[in-house]
Amino acid sequence: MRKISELHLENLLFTMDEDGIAVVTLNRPAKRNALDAATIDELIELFSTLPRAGARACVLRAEGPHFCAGLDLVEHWQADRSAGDFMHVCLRWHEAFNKMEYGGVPIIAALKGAVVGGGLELASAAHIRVMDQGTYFGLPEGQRGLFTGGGATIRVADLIGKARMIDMMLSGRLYRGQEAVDVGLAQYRVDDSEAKAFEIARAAAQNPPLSNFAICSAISHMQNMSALDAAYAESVVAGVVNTQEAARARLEAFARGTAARIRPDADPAARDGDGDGGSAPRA
Ligand code: 1HE
Repeated sequence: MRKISELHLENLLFTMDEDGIAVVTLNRPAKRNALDAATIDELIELFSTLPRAGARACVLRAEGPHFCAGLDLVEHWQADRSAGDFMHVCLRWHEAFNKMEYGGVPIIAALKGAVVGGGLELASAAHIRVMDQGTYFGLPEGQRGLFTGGGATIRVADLIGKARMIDMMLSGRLYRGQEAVDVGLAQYRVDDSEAKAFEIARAAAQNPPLSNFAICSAISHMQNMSALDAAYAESVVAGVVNTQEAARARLEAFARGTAARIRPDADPAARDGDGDGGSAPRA
């Protein structure tokens, strides 16, 4: 496995600061960050490497006015793929997005403009979605004579339910504004989605990495299990995480009364980005 610094990236940009806050940037703005095969290859390489590169949280952002225009339609048209070829394309997309969802590093997507088709599939593989006032969500596959192939039937249906997803695909309905938050496409709506995404990433990075690993992989795995197996797996994960050395000092601080209490005035959503698009008063 290559080191992250050795990856050859053309359609993505990668940086990481000394606090382990990684930034992955979709960098094909002239093509509205449409996902061609090369970009999917880069996503696989990057998100395969990220969990071992010391990243404590990751902001997924985009260059240009749009987050992502989905499948590169021009490449797909020019390649004139066979059914078998496109099945393999989709398997690569699944590999990329599974690396993200199950990799154990919190990924916060900073959304803007179009988040459509495969762009919504990409965003739904992040752990938290932050939209700005101009963000809109769509699944125009039906209008293009296509079908989702990057996991929307699982992740987007999971976020908004199958009835809304079918409506989006049949009618071309777009979601934006407060309604997009209300149906579950984004958890935060703010004026500056990148600033909010960084704020969330920095907060998440304060948690012990093993806790974040469990939060950002075990929950997804457990959703795939029977309730009985999930409960068993949860007890195993909790056995490992809840006895970690990194928790001892935090537990001791609580026991001695010096640790922060969980009160409404410490809620990040109460400061901004609580879904109402404005800066809510502190509780
Ligand atoms: C693209 C793509 C693309 C832009 N593939 N090249 N996705 C869609 O159906 C969305 C298609 N895109 C759009 O509707 C619009 O481009 C946007 C609303 C996102 C942006 O509009 P705008 O006016 O800012 O840009 P534009 O002029 O439409 O496009 C600028 C360039 O980006 C142009 O290339 P140019 O060489 O002519 O300058 C466009 O061709 C290019 N471009 N979007 C390729 N998607 C695993 S299955 C998933 C199936 C799907 O994702 S279906 C949804 C596809």
